[in-house]
Amino acid sequence: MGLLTIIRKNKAKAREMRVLFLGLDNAGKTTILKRVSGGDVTTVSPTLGFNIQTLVRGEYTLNIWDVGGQRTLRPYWRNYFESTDAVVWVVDSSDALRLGDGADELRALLSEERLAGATLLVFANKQDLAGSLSLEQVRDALGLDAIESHKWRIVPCSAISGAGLDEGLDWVVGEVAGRLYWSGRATGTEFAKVPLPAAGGAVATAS
Ligand code: G3D
Ligand code: MG
Repeated sequence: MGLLTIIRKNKAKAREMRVLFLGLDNAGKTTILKRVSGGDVTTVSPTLGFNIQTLVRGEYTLNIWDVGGQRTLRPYWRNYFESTDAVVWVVDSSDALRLGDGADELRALLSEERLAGATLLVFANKQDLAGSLSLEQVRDALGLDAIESHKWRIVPCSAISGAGLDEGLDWVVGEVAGRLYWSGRATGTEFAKVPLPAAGGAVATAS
């Protein structure tokens, strides 16, 4: 039995998903995670290394890696790619000046072989701020429409108000569950179909 098969079997047993939160520094990654786990979002400090957070969504346990996004830390992102089921790319929609920088980083990320099968969610964060870019503007700036290598979706959100967070995470869970646990592709047809989590927000169809 191959190593990949063993990893998939163990994951399926525990119904676990490995999710990587990435994006430029200050995008709001740590604040989103605090918000969805019920933490205090008024006391977030810059992430110098990484945080690991476990989140239970319905039947599934998400092991989330929140990795610091400062320029000096970005070369270390690749240390976290192995066995990643989904990448959540967080954008500060109020920072138009650095969107190009983010687009370059995202493009490089998507060409990584070890992320080839991963689902991509883009959170257009900080929508509560006046003057923040719209979903369409962020989508165009990142060139998302040109992505054919990954299943992707963009969801506007605010880590402060909480808007959009459930919708985005539910989509990720639905997508990854569909791929790992529903299709039977992971290990042939050994796994019985398991129900998707009851959706707090809408479980959207893929882009
Ligand atoms: P990062 O983990 O991606 O580096 P952080 O980003 O979660 O540390 O957040 C960086 C700053 O953005 C924090 O402000 C945080 O409060 C703010 N922030 C995150 N999400 C939102 C949002 O949706 N709306 C608004 N208005 N602010 C947000 P400070 O002032 O602590 O630097
Ligand atoms: Mg952080």
